[in-house]
Amino acid sequence: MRFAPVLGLMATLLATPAVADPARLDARSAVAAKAPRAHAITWDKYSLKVDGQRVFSWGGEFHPFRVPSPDLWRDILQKMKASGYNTVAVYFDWGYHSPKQGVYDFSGVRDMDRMLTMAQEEGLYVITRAGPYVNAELTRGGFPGWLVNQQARARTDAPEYLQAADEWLSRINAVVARHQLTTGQGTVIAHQIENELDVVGPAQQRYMRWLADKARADGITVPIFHNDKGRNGYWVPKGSNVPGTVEGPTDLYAFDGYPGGNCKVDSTPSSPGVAPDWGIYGPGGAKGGASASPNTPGFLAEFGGGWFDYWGSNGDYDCTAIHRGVGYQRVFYATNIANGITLQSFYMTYGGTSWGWLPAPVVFTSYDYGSAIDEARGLRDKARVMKQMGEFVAAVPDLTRMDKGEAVVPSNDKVRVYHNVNTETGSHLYVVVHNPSSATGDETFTFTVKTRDGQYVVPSRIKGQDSKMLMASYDLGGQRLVYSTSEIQTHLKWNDGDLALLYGRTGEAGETVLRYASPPKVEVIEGDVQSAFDAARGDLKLTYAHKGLARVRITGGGRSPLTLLLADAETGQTFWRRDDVLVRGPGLVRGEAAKGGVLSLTGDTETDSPLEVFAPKAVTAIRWNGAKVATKPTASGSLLAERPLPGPAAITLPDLAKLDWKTAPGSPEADPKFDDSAWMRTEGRRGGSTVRGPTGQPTLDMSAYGFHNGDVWYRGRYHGRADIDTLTLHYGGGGAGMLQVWLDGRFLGQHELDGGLPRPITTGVATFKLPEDLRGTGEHVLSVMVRDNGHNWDLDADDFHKEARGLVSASLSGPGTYSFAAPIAWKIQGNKGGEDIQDPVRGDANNGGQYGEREGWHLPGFPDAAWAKADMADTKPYAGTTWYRASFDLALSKDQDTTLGLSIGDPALPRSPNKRYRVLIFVNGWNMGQFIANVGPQRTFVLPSGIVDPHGKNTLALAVTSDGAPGDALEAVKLVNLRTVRGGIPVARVPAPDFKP
Ligand code: IPT
Repeated sequence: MRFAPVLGLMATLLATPAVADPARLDARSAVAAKAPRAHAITWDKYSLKVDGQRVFSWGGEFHPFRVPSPDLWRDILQKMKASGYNTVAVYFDWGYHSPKQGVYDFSGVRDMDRMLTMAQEEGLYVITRAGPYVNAELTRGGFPGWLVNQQARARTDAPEYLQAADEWLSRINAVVARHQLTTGQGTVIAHQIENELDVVGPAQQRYMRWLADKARADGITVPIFHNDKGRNGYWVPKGSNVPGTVEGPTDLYAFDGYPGGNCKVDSTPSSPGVAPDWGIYGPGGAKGGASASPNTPGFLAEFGGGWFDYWGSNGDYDCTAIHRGVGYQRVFYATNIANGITLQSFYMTYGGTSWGWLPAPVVFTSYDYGSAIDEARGLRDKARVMKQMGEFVAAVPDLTRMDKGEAVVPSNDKVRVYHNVNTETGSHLYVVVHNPSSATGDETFTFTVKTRDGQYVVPSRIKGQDSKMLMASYDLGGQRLVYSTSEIQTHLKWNDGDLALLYGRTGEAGETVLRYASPPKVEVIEGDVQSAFDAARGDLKLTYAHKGLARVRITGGGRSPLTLLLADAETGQTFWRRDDVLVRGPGLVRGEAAKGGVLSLTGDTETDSPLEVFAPKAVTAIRWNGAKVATKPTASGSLLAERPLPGPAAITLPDLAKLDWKTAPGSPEADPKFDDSAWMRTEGRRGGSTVRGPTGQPTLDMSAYGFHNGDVWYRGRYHGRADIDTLTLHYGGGGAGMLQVWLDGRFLGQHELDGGLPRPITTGVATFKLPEDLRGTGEHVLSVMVRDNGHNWDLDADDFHKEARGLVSASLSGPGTYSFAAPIAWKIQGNKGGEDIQDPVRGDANNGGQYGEREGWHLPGFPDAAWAKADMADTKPYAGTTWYRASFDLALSKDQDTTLGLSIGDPALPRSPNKRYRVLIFVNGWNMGQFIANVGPQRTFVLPSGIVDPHGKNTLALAVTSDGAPGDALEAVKLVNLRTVRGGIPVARVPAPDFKP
């Protein structure tokens, strides 16, 4: 392991049975707590260094706030670690912690200390990204609801804004400061102070200075950076001296990029893009990427690991997982490696769920992102390729200090070979891609490898969207790899010698040349491998085809023994490199611990799986998830399980249609007699919205009244006049938001916003004709429900997040009266308590202002006995919102990990175009998403374990909002098994309050 010492220590500490035993965990933290040791983080143009040792940060983005079940954070971190990442990058969402100015919560699902401690325990470095602004497809880009009421422009040094940001930073910086590698208390290695601030005037200059000073004052001692949106050369550290750059109070310069294109509108992959040179092979200059800051390492704070998906698409995540899939990773990420970019973080690596009211208008509930780990916590093929790439990066420290080598001209001009040299170790890296790298043909070629070991003409091949990262003149442990046309997956010290795993594409020829003083003994244990020794050069040349797994043992020749595993790519992916062991077979290896000759492994099996362990000789017995495994020694010195590890057993789930469902109408506000005496009058407020109603009308913007998420109701009274026949409502509803209107209890209709990309329509004007019989003089009552599907982000730092939500203005008019405005006296009601949220455990994002939410109908334990029995086979459409409730018990096996989903309607179709209804899905009181039947594309909603209780009673509550037209009623609801493996880690039910009268 080439981790910094503290991580080396952690790796050792990690060598305990995963997390099955919390006592052990405590012991681990205790050990860590006893010995906090400060570490120096420095850098040069090549890489970060920890205590002088170079580090390649191979990272993935993960958002704890998108998984409201803290035990699952560990599951994801373990999967990242196992998949070859050594760093996790996290955004923190200010709004997630602050429902009201001055009020902050860092407990339960908001416990970021816990998350950072877990990352340390799992042996991952952390890059913290604390906002204040993060974007992240979050409502308001992570700003809290209350901030939109500020008149001051956000992300400047306006005192009102700074004062607010100060509140947040004082708290989140303190959390980060407790987990820094520099103090030895954690593994945070770098800290981001703003995100993509591409307005760079004096007010922003002062703001950035203030953010950096604040971080330092709050005890943050790791390097500070900003994430530049694309490559503008903004906020580079002082002394960069590149014309056109903007200096900032940063230590490192970082930028992001999402090259490679996206899926087509019909959700099929478009052709591959060309991988850009954003480092040493780039054009240079301020906009060249890493070259904007020549004294700091190439740092991609975000590089596309997928892409987000929008309301009304055809469901892109599966497509994204292909388009930005394994080929994309190999080409684009390898190109970054060739470019010497030694900090790379892939956004997202686990996307998760924008549950409740977290999503910005540009996304729906699922934030799967097509990333390496899917929303149901399964490893995609992408993760297995990341493992191969990440294990390579971890095993070959030479990659942290690469310069451009002599240009290499391959024999085929349809191929490009990047050639880098580590002038300290003398090794060479050749990164082979198509020319251009978007090409996908089948090219065979040769190129010349010229190193201190001699000159060789090397045959290779590149086929499909792919790259190869080949090492030459490389000191592989005690061996000298002259060159290989196979890629290194990993190598480790093993007993008295080395163990190396190399791989190539199935069926392709491979050759590996090793240097010896005298002819070594070559023993082919398995597979078809030819060897020849060239005594003049001392070269042992192995030739073979990559197929399954070949094993060779080489002894003598003046070197320590080498066990060489030559795999095809897929076989290589069945290996897991743990600290000092190599394991083959299971779907996931989470942890290992050796004690008295017994190696205890933990992990998951997706199916019956072999288990083979290459462990130090001292290990004579193996346990898997606590159970003894009968093994036999193999000729290659490993231990092989005599029988496969069992895969998961089938599970059965309750048929939701058969439950005892109850139903109740949920829009009593529509009734003219509804008692709104406790509601607030819309008067005396001034919001911060960038969109305002006409002068003379009261501020209607829901935010001005402290209602920041979800649904909001308005009731307006006016005196009618025969010539008033039209109601016009200007409103803000976010992506695919909507509004429903009643006059004197009669449903006038609804208006829906278009959620599509590139920019969803987030505000709209809805016009309703008043029914003739309701135009009389006398008092009339309007009831309006606005669904706010998220506030805008502030991508361009122009206060776009402040655009009004709820009503903006209302007018009553008639022919010839133009916009004659009959005064309407409005009252407003959003989520119960407004900023004084009623459920701090589930939090601000959980609830809007539906009547049922205000009354606790979504909560477990709500007494629904008096509700009507619902016929789920024949649900009826009602204008407004109708609630359905049911409970079910689960008793799934504790030895397995199941991710459950809730699906509505036919999952094969992205939407039901003719069914105009939407559903808020509450599971045990948690708002786990919104289904919009006529918009789509999401019909299946992930229910994270801990929210859903796999071993207990669960309550479902569905709030169905419809226009009441025939057919616009709830479709069949099903519980589905999205993924089951044997293994997993213990996941506690997230404690949250039940209904209290
Ligand atoms: C970049 C943001 O930094 C990040 O928060 C997220 O929004 C991501 O994109 C897209 O998912 S913004 C950049 C693509 C303009």
